[in-house]
Amino acid sequence: MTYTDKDNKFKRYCITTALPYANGPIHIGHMAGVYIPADIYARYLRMMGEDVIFIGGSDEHGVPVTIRAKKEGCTPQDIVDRYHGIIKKSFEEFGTSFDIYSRTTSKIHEETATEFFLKLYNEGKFIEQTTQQYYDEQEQTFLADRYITGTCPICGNERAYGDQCEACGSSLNATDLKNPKSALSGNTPVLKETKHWFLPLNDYEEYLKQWILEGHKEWKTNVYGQCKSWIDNGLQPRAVTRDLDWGIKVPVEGGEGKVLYVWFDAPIGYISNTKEFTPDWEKWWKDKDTKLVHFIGKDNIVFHCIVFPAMLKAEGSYILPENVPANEFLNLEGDKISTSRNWAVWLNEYLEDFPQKQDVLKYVLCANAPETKDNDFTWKDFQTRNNSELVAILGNFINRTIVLTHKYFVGKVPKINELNDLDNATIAEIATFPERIGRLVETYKFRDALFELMNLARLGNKYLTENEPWKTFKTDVARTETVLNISLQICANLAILAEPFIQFAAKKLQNMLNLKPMHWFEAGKADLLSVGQAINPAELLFEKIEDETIQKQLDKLEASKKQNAIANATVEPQKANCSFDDFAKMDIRLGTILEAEKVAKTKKLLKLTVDTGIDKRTIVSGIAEHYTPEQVIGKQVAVLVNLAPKELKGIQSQGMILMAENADGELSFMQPEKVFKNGSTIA
Ligand code: B3M
Ligand code: ZN
Repeated sequence: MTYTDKDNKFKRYCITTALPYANGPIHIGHMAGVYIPADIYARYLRMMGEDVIFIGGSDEHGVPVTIRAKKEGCTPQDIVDRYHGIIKKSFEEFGTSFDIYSRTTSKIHEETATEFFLKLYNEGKFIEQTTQQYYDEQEQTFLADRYITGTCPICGNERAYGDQCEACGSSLNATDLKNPKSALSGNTPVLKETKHWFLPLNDYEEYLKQWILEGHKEWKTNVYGQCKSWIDNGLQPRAVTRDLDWGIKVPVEGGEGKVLYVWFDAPIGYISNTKEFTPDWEKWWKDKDTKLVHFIGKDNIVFHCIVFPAMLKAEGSYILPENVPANEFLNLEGDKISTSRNWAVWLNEYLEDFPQKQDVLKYVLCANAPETKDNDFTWKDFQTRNNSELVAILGNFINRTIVLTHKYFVGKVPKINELNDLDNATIAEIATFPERIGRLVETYKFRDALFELMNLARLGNKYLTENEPWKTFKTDVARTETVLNISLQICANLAILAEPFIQFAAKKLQNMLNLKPMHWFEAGKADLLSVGQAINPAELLFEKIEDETIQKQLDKLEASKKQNAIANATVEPQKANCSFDDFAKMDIRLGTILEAEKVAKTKKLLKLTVDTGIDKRTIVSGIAEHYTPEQVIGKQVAVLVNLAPKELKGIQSQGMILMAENADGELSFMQPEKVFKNGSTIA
C-alpha cells in the first residue's frame, strides 16, 4: 500500500528506464532525466514494502551505433561491447539499483523480439507497403535518414540530416532535403523502391485517444500535451522494419537484408530483460495488478505513449503503462548537451574525477532536475549545492548532533525529560515528513520531495540553534538530554528518509547511529533510537568542494569547446588554379627576425628587421595584434623575398612574412621543422 494507492490497487511495480544507445558513455543529461528519478522511485517503493522490478539495459541496434562504428573504423558489435561495458559499470559504481541491466544483442532479446514481430505478422496486424527510399549506388545500400545530409528546406542549414535539422530543430523527411548527399560516399543518392512492414497506428487512434486523453489526464502536462498533439494531428502507419544490416533480422519472406526498426525492438527489450531476470516474468507484464511505469526523456514520448502501447495492444496480452513521467532536457553551462560535440559531463569521468561522490551528483541532478522545463547544469551550482546544502545544512546538523552526544553523554542516546512546546511542535512536525515526501515521490515530483527532505535537516538545525545545548549543558543537563535526544531522532529519520535520494550517505548515517534498515512507514517517529543506545563517532558525510576542483572541470569543458571549434571551422574554398610557372616566380626563403618594433600610430603593423640570408632588410608586417615585438625576435620564419617593395606608413617594406590563418583569424608563423641556414629556399 502506498499513500496514493490506499486501496492497494497495484500489487507490484514494473519500472523501466529508457535503454541508452550503446554508442557512447552516458552523461548527466541521461541521469537527471531518467535514471536518477527512476532509481529514487524504485528505492522508495522497496522501502514501502512494495514488490518492485527495476529494469535497464543498453539499446545496441539502430543507426547511431552503425554511424559510430563507421567513424571509428570498427564493427557495430565492437562498439556496443565497448559502450555497454562502460555504461553498465558506471551505473554499478553510481549505485543505480537496477534488478537487471542487460542488452538488446542478447539471445533472449532476439528471440523475444522475433516472436513478437511474428505474432503480429501472423495475425495480420501489419500492412506491407512499397515506398521510395534513398539508395547509395556506389555503396549498394539503402540509406537510413541519418546517413543523408543536405540543405534544410526550412532554415537553409547545409548540414541538416535526413530526419532532423539540428540548426532549427525541425524534424524532416529525407526527401525534403535540398541537394541530398550520402554520408557514406558523398554521392547524390537515388530513389529506389523497397518494401516494408508498417504498424497502422491509425487503427489504434480511437483507442489511444480514450486511453490517454480521457483515461490519463493525470499524466505530466508535457507528456499529455505531446500525446494530444500527435493524436489530434492524426496517426499514420509507421514502418517497423528498415533496410539495414545491423539489427534483428526480419523473420519473414521478403525480409532479406532488412532488420526490425530499432524503435520496434528496443522497447521489447524491457520485456526480454524481465524474462532474463526471472522465469516468472509474465506477472510483471501481463497482470493488471502490476503498475508499469516508463521513465524516459521527452524525445522518447511518442514511442512510449503511442507506438509501444499500440504494439502491446496489437499483441493483445500485455498491460499498458500507468504512467510515463518523461522529463525535459538538461543543458550544460547554457548549451545543449551533445555526444558528438563532446559537450557533456560523462558519468564514467565524473566517477573518476569525484571518487565517493555519487550522492553529490545524484543530489544536484535531482534538486535541479528538468521536471517541467529544460534546466541548466553548471559546475558553480554543483559546488554551491554541495557546500551550502549538503555540507552546511545536512552534514552540519548531523555532525553537530553526534559530536555533542559524544562530548556530553559518552556517545549514548540521552533520555527525554520534560517536553516544552517547542519540543512538542518539533516532534509533531517530524511526523509529517514521511507522508509528505512519499506523496511527492509517488507523483513523480522528485525535486520537491528532495527539498522536503532537506527541510527536515533545516528543522533539525533550527531546533539545535534555538535550544543551544552547548550552553544549557552547564546549567541544565536535563534540558540538554532532551534536546539531544530529539536531535538524534531527527538524524535517525533523516537516515531512513534520505535512502532513496542519497543512499551512500544514508547508509553511513545508519551505521553511525547503529540503526538497522527500516521500512518507510517506521519513519516519522521520535523514538527510533532508544535511550542508552550507543552510537558511533561522527564521520564526515560530505566535504566542501574547493574552487580549484570546479575550475578543473570548467577547463575541461573549455578544452572541448576549443576542440569543436577547430573541428567545425569552415575552410576557405580553394582558389582558381595557378600554373607551375606562376608559382615558380615566387622566391620564398627562410629568414630570421632580428629586430621588431611597433609602427607608431597603427594597431596592426610591426616593423621587422629580417636576416634573409641574402641581406638584412626591413619588412612591415600586419601581425601586431597577434604578437608583441618581444615574441617575434629570434624566430626563423618563411619570407617571400621578391614581393615588389611597397611603402607602408612611410616605411619601405621589402617582402612579406608568410603566416597561417585559421577561421577565427588567428595567425601562426610558418617555421621549418629543422633549423636551416637563413636564405634556404622554400618550394
Ligand atoms: N535508445 C533513444 C535514446 O537513447 C533510445 C531509447 C530506447 S527506449 C526503449 O534516447
Ligand atoms: Zn533547419
